[in-house]
Amino acid sequence: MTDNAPKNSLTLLGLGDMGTALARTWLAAGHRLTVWNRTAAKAAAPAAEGAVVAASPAEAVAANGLVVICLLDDATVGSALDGVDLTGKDLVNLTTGTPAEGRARAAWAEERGARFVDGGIMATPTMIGVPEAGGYVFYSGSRALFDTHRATLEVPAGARFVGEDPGHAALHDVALLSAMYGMFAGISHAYALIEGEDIAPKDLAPLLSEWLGAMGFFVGNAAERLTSRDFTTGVVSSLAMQTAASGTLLRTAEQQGVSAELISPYLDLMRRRLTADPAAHGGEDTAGAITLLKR
Ligand code: FVH
Repeated sequence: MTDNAPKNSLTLLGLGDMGTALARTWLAAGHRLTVWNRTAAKAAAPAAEGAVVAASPAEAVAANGLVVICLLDDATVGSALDGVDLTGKDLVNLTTGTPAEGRARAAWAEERGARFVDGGIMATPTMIGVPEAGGYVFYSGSRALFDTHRATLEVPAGARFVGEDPGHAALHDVALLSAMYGMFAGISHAYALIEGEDIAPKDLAPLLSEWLGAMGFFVGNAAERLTSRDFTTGVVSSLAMQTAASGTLLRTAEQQGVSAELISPYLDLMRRRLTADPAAHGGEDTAGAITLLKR
């Protein structure tokens, strides 16, 4: 950071739901904050809490060495900062993007004389500034930037640095979100199965939570097997057994009048792994099927 601004002084570009939550926590923690948002009216609340409102991205960036960006998407970041002097600035981009966008944006920042860290927010706006909610942000890119501003970055949510590859924050973010959607798919299918039956969703809910918690062992189990490439030792529920049983899941969906579209892809993957070589893969853990996904 090349400016003489105090260490707890920063700029925030973007006052959507997330940006507004971030602004509130930095202001509450006593940080001096300059904000900019395309729709100026959204700056009224942070201004009332002490933020300085800049009239343009250029004015906002000029105000501080540390510039946090929380805009809609990567294209918006490029357009908002087009032509803005970033020399000597420390950019922290909390806008959701792909790993490739993170890497390209890091190169773009470096060409403009700025240090860069990309971030992936693992929290909703209501979790920001609420430590007990467990939200955090993945960061990757310049370690020096991260170390310089760590205390400031830890104000809204936990800060986890995942390496100097600027694409890795987004990759961690997307990996976790993808797993979440897989889980949502399974939960949605389970509730659809009981609809119209004399089973209340609220009665199934604790059973589902408990079961998903117990099945959480698969996270570590799969990691170990992918590392060792040993998919057979100590298997208790073999791929052959699970593939045979999957017919029951599909027939039950049919009988309940429920589309199997959310669970079929995973059952198909298991079947594909098994049929490729039943003798070799029948005794495997389902983690072996992960190897089919990489194109
Ligand atoms: N909200 C959430 O739950 C998730 C949690 C995980 C991380 N995401 C990502 O955070 C980024 C910002 O999300 P947000 O919730 O603040 O999103 P919005 O409320 O929709 O605000 C969008 C901001 O972007 C500005 N903006 C949009 N288009 C433009 C443009 N062409 N030029 C300049 N600014 C633009 C918008 O401005 P305005 O509409 O108020 O004028 C907002 O400041 C995002 O990457 C999430 O994926 C949030």
